[in-house]
Amino acid sequence: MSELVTLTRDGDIGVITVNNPPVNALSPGVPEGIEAALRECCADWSVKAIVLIGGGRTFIAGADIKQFAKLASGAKGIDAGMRSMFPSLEDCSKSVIAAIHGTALGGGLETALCCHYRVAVASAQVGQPEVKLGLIPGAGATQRLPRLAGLIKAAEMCAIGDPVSAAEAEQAGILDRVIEGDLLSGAIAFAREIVAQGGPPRKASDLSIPPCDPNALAVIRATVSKRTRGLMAPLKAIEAVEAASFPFAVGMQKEADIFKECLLSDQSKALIHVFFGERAVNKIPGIGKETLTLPIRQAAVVGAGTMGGGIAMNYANAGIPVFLKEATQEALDHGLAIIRKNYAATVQKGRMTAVQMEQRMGLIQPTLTYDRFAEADIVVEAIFEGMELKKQVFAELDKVTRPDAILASNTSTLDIDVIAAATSRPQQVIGHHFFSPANVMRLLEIVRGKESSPTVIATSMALAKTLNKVGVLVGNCFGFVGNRMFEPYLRESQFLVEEGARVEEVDAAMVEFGMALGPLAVADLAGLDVGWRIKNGIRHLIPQELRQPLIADRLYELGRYGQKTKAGWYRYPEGSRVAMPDPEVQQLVEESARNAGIERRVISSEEIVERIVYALINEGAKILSEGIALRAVDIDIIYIYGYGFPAYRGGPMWHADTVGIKKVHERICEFERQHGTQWSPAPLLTSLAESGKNFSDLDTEHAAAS
Ligand code: 3H9
Repeated sequence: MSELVTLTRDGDIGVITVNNPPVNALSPGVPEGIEAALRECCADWSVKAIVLIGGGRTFIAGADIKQFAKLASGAKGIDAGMRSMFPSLEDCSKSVIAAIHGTALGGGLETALCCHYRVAVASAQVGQPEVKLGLIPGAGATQRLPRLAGLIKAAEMCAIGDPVSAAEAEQAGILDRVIEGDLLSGAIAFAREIVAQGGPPRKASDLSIPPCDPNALAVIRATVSKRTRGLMAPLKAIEAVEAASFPFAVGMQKEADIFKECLLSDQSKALIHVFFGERAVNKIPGIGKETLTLPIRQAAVVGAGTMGGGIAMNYANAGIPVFLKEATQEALDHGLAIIRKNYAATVQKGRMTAVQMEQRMGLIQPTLTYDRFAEADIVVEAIFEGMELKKQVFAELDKVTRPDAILASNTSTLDIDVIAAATSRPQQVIGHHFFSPANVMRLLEIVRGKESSPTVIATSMALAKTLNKVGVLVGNCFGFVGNRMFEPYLRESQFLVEEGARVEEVDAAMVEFGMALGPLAVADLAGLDVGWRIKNGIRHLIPQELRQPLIADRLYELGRYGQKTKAGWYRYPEGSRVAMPDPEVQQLVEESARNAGIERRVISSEEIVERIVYALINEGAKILSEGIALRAVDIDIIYIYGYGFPAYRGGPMWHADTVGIKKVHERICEFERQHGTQWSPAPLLTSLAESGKNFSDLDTEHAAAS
């Protein structure tokens, strides 16, 4: 036995406790420890039954995900302990009862399924989230869950990956009892009841599968393939669950084969990168547990437009009261009406009750004045994107708020230091760049000004979690990380259209690549007027010799602002958001290209994807070398959570590693020869290509140095 696993006794019941903080993952040593404890219990005649429980905050949260990368790269034997533990548990001659609190996930739930009984506290959750890592369960869940909960429930759990509550798990037959009060005492009492009943331990693998509607699996398959477009694991998980209709050993072999196939896939490697990336972004050099964070009990938002309203909803959703200020009653009423409409839609979908909606509306305190702003711990400015106006608002906020209040700007492009200089407390000023719709999108770019204090940064990072956002700290430059990279991304999309690809072909190629929406459809959604205004602000900075897109400005001049005017790159029929290709735009494109002497040709979807994605990567490499992003993975997380980049490709920088830096670099050099200096390769990319390193290596070096 190891320190990771302890064995104690409560009279005739052996208690095996796993102590592998923070989440009791099945890291090397844990399965071996459990098996050793089982052997000891079996050898001791005085032990009549065994309870398996997690120490600390949770039961076992799964296999140790860090080991998968090693396994996938061919390391042999590191899962031998786990492989041997699962059958040892199920074949144990004495009944084993899993006692669950916190979360029993993945290999954690599979451990529990190998136990003969399962009990849990009411707050516990159980699930098979492997699909979120591009995997399927690999230790029998696809075979044991159907025998306990039926094929349909098992398919749902394994293919969708969301956890279920203890009550739902009990109802489904996965749990035998929900324990009131102390878990360990309840589990020991349960174990004694089992001993009193006599009989051999009950194995899930011996149970037969309850009958089910033969069409139901097809329905789940259709739903899953729609919901998880491009992902391989969810459908594979259903295939494995279906194999539970065969004898247990046959089904187990099928599961093992599929698990291996998924483990070796690029998708799984990318999704595991994203799992650790989401957590890595919280690690900021110079900011640690010891850094002071400020309590946020009252917030304020200036501007009740689309962004301001969405930001206020975030605070209300987190239970934080928020003043919402507008300049006129009309604008305030309009903003509040939209918030109410958004909440009402959530109520209609059954995701919120009417009472909850009223509670949240009650937390949003509309105002036309700064009268109560001295109560605010944070103010988020969400007005029109214009520097002069923002400076004016910050100068006012400086006067009406407490000196310790944080002043955040939701600017998506502007210089946070210039904004901060309008106040007497630049150390309290920071960018909080939310993404539209702000109540839905998970990303929060936290823009550090040159004087933003560690406390303000640490508070912002903690606040992001409270608001259920993924906060990523970025440096200050035009457009920060996300929008700065979006510029070349959109630029190439437009050049491709000028050179011969149709608008809908460009978007279709990118959707096929996995983007949530094509770049030109995104431009229509965001508003071509917004894009025009942003570009107009920096037009004087763009070198004359650099090729500029021709069409977006023309569309703007024609009043085609995108979805909001029912016409942009596409046209939108009245009352619909469905983008329809527009022959007028095609004509405009052909005319503009002809006038500019651009030779049009047929462009393959492969070239479309390369041009657009490599433009993103090249700018990302520049951003990284300038220190605007701390790590390559920070860029990946920004693009996945803010711009709909497919998580199963791991983000743009991980995608570059997957394709191969050398190849990406070569293509960028070729594009430079064909299309000019906007394609000059980032020096960092060139040096990586020459040294044979990749972005992941840089992140590893960064982690080792900090
Ligand atoms: C699996 O089990 C395959 C099987 O079928 C068996 C095959 C043979 N491994 O999220 P947090 C780390 S696949 C390694 O911030 P929370 C995490 O990186 C696995 N490390 O806490 C972080 O480290 P750091 C199926 C793990 O309270 C720290 O723990 N299981 C693992 O917000 C705290 O994590 C899953 O997919 C792990 N399994 O949430 C569950 N889990 O502090 C994945 C966490 O250095 N885990 N870490 O950044 C989760 O969903 C959440 O972590 C959990 C806790 C809900 C458990």
